[in-house]
Amino acid sequence: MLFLNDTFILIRIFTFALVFSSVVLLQGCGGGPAVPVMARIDAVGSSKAAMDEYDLNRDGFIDQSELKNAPSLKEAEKIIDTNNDGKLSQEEIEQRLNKYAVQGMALISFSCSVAMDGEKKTDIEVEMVPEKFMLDAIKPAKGKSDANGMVRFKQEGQQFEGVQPGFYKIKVIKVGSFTFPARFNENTTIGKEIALDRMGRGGDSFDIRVSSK
Ligand SMILES: [Ca+2]
Ligand SMILES: [Ca+2]
Repeated sequence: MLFLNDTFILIRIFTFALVFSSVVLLQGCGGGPAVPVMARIDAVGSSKAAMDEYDLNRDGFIDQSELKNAPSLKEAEKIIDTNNDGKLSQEEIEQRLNKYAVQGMALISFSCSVAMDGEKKTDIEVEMVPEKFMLDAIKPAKGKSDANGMVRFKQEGQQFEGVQPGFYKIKVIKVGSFTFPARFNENTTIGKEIALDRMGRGGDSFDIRVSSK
């Protein structure tokens, strides 16, 4: 293997359909934390911003080579590309972003398991950073791995665990005093779409291997 002597981080990310409903939260927290509200996503503005950022040759499509720069769109490519032409148009992205409001979930439970050198490790810090084209409609989410290597994410400003629907870059920041190289955080190639119809049935899991040098 190419990276035989390198440190490997195995990130297994999977999601499940434990979602928060406003009704449950209202029942559970009289006078307590604010109920999460749906993010106000500007689907037209965000889809335009996505094209500005990733349609590098300005032909009106984010094609396969351009998707390499856009991991979160690539991760959701199959569900965004409704006409199955292998590339994403602004309209397709806009339609996808509009789905979140229809699905009606303010926060969706999302967790991943992180293994370093093939082993579970506690306190690996992982961040989900919204794509620029989300135009600040959603906030970053953070988590740390527990003794089982599981990371559960909590969004900034939220009292409850969960992540707002949208497109994120996933950054592996550090563990203890060890900071991971830039390609796992500043230049990450890991991306994830959070959406209700991506959750559950084991259909939304993936493994990622990266080396630390
Ligand atoms: Ca293009
Ligand atoms: Ca398409």
